[in-house]
Amino acid sequence: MIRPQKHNALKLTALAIAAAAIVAPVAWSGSRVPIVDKTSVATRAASQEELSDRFIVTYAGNTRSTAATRQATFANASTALGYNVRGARVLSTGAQLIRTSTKLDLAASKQLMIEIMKDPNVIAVEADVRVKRLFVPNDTLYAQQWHYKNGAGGINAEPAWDITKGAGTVVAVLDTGITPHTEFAGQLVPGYDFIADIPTAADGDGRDADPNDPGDYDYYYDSSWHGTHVAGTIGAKTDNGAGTAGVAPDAKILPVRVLGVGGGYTSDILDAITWSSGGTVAGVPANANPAEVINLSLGGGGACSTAWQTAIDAAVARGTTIVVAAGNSGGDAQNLTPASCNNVIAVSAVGPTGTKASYSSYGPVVDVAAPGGSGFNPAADNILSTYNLGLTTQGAEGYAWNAGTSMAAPHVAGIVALIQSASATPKTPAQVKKILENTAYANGGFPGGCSYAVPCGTGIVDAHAAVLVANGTNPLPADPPPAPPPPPAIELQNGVAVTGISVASGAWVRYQLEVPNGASHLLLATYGGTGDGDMYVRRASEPTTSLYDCRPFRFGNDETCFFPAPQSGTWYVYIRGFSAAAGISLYPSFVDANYPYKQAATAEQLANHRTKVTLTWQHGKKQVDIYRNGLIYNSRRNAYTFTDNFRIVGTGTMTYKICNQGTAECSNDVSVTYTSAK
Ligand SMILES: [Ca+2]
Ligand SMILES: [Ca+2]
Ligand SMILES: [Ca+2]
Repeated sequence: MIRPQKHNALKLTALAIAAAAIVAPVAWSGSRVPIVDKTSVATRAASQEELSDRFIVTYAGNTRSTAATRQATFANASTALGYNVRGARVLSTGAQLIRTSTKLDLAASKQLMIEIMKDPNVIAVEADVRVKRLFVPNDTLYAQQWHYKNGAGGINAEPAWDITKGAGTVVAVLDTGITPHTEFAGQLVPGYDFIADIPTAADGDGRDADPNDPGDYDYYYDSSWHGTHVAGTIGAKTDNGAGTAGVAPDAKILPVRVLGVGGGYTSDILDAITWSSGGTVAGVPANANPAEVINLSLGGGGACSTAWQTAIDAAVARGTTIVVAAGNSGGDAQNLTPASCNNVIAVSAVGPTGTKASYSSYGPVVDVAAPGGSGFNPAADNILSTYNLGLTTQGAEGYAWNAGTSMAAPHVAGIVALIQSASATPKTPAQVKKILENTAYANGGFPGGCSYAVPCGTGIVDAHAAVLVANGTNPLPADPPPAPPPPPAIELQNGVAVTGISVASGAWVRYQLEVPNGASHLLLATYGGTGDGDMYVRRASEPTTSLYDCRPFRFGNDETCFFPAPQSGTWYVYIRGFSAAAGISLYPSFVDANYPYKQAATAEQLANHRTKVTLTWQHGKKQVDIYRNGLIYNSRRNAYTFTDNFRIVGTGTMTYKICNQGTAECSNDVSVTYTSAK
């Protein structure tokens, strides 16, 4: 039987939601981008640990306080607190600046405030905190880059940039290559073109040292300039008074071309992973700038293969962190590569409200979420970055909104550069992942629309929190709590259909069926309803998407599994939503030879070396034989229970089975251990 193929794994493709279909217009030229006001300068409260010897006292509007009454208050406070409190100047607002002879921590400040507030004319006392300007880039389009800010869906980059902008790190972008852009001036280190296949490369030759993106248009699609967009998110020239900003503006981008017309081949991508991380690729000159982090905003169908995992593990062993897009399937990323590979950081996408984007893949393989855009209009709800305005071949440089997990991953790759730049010694990829995961959870928890049932990572990455852990300012936050155990499978009865089953995309609904000895013609059938549920059947162990005794994998819900001579025991019948499905019926049936089954035994130790064993079972014919240690021990009317009493000194095992009388139609063995040592 040929299984229907639900995936096409021939070529891996870039993971941007097709901009033309979803986000219009695709690209705006620099002059056509709406002009926006510059952002105001943000302020920051003093950290809790900051000591202060300056306070501002605010008095009520119609205050009766005079210089003399104020001075009396300060003198009283000095006496009460044991240090000098004196009035300094009066501010333009009428408030009074005061100084203390010693610097006060938070608790001591509170004591001071209590003393000063004893003057009924005082309405507020606050520390005169030193306000620092946050780094706010002056790039003209920066105000539209919500994805870098501290809103619901942003990465909180501004305070991180006050600590580091990624200097000293290299971020490899394995993508469609790069286009000339003023935003890349001084931002790049020499990359490479790994596309060996000439029709895919579309630059007239195979591998060479030129990662220039000539365009990946074909009959159906305009050029995507995908690599240009991704690279701009990581490291567009920032604070240059023009265009957009990047997450790690002082990091260097290593542009590596692996995707061309119709995508790219795994063989090229794996070589590029090796080379970018400082490994050797035959026929390619060594990479002088091994990357701290590789961004892979690409993917294809199928679970991670050995070839992929081997290349990734080797790069990780060289200290390179690998960030990958979770995928735009809207379903489980488990069947996508490289999202399902081990040793990567898989990134789902959220929109500006901090809620999982509908297109974003999810699932247990996803580690963190990052802004990837809503995938819908208005365009400004998506990710603004560098672009080329040519429809086929390269045109003028510009900027465009794109959506996708392709756009989410480079936010994380940029933060990895910030982490490594802020860290005194390089963090291992495992440490980097832990910092990202735990700070994301500590700074907001699961994104909207995500849960243990619909996992999309621990939270939205927080650049500032990650950097503060990386440079040792803050300890690593606690791990997110573990997932609660799934509810037990629901017991099926022979010949009784279950109806109205619904299952979310990527989720499981779990049933189990006890099949007795002697049963034959086991049939499990699902039918009816809407959507595409898939049945996974496995005896004795829970099925997974890769381990099962039967998985019809049909489109829709009409699926059957048939076993003419099934082994006895527990059969697990799970239904998984390939896409969301509802109204499914499940019918289990087998021909039951009526052997005893569901046998169980418990031992109770009594005084005097006596042991009482209680044997129970279900099913079976009117008369049964009880076997003990292989011999008929008792023959009796079937009462579904039997009590055995014996007196044996010491420890041992007693094994029972129950058979229909005079036949070999038996339950399985059941053993019980006894201990009568006194
Ligand atoms: Ca080439
Ligand atoms: Ca810029
Ligand atoms: Ca199906």
